Amino acid sequence: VDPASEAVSGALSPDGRQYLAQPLVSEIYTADPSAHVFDGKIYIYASHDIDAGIADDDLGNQYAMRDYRVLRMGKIGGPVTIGPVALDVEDVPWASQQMWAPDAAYKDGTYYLYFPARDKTEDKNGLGAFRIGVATSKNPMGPFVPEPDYIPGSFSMDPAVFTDDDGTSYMYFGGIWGGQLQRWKDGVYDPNGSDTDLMQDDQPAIPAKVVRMNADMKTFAEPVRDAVIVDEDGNPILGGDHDRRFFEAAWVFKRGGKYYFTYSTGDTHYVNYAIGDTPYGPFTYKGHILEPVQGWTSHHSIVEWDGKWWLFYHDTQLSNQNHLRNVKVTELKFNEDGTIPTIDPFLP
Ligand code: FUB
Repeated sequence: VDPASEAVSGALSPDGRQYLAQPLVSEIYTADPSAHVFDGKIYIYASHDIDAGIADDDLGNQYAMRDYRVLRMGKIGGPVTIGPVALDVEDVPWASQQMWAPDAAYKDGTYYLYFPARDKTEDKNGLGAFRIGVATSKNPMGPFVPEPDYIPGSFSMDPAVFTDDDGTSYMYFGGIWGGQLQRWKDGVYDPNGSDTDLMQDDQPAIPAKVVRMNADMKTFAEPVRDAVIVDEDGNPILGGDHDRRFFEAAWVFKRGGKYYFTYSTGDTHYVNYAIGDTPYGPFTYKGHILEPVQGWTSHHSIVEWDGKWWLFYHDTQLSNQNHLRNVKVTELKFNEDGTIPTIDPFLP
């Protein structure tokens, strides 16, 4: 696969800016890249965007993805292999539609694919509730065999699984607006709840969720907890603080003994980070990792490979349509004190 065809490289954004990086693949649309190093290669578990002819709305109905394809690279900048269909919504008994941002993990010879999708219930909009499923394979490219039901106790979307040095894994998940996290405020789903947020700008923002996984990697070991982001004074970031509050796309990595909780701010289009001393947080807000990309959504992952750190992200360079995205990668640097210089997805 040509990682950046002649036609693509050198292209300018609609407002005349030069892109920092080029799409990793141009044969299919890919988004929400969750990158992992397995057995010396880089695997990207991504959404596989398609055009279902649905207009943009706040529920994200235009993101009508039906399956997953895994990308593999032997090295950054090398050729990229697009795997066959790794999991299709038709093969997931509990899911109705919208195979959104996935993640993956490896343990004891098995690869685990975690994915959100709407279940088969109906809310006030006639749409299912988002749940999180798990599927397994002996091959990192799949195909993956799904469990018959979603992970008990799971809800909302954008799962990201972080495994600590002691082998314990934690799932971070959730997203507001179309991701429905605001409908789970009291731990019970309200199918008539808000389609956006709770409109409580002076209250603590709706937090992402974190939960320790059982050794089977298929179930939660404890009740789901809040992953709270606080400011420099230890106060929770407020719901009205759209430049800093959590929206979706949680991703956690560990560096220098610290836990970096990274996430998207949705309607203000930043990828931010906050740092904590434990996998559960609280996480102290530090700043922007990525300025807004072309396109409404911003969703990323961060992985160490070959002695450097890499930011995988997406934009809409190939389509200039919000729901048809393409994944990219660029190096992520750290300052001496562990803070992260903000990346501009366009060249100066
Ligand atoms: O790809 C569908 C949704 O868009 C993801 O789940 C969100 O994180 C946003 O990228």
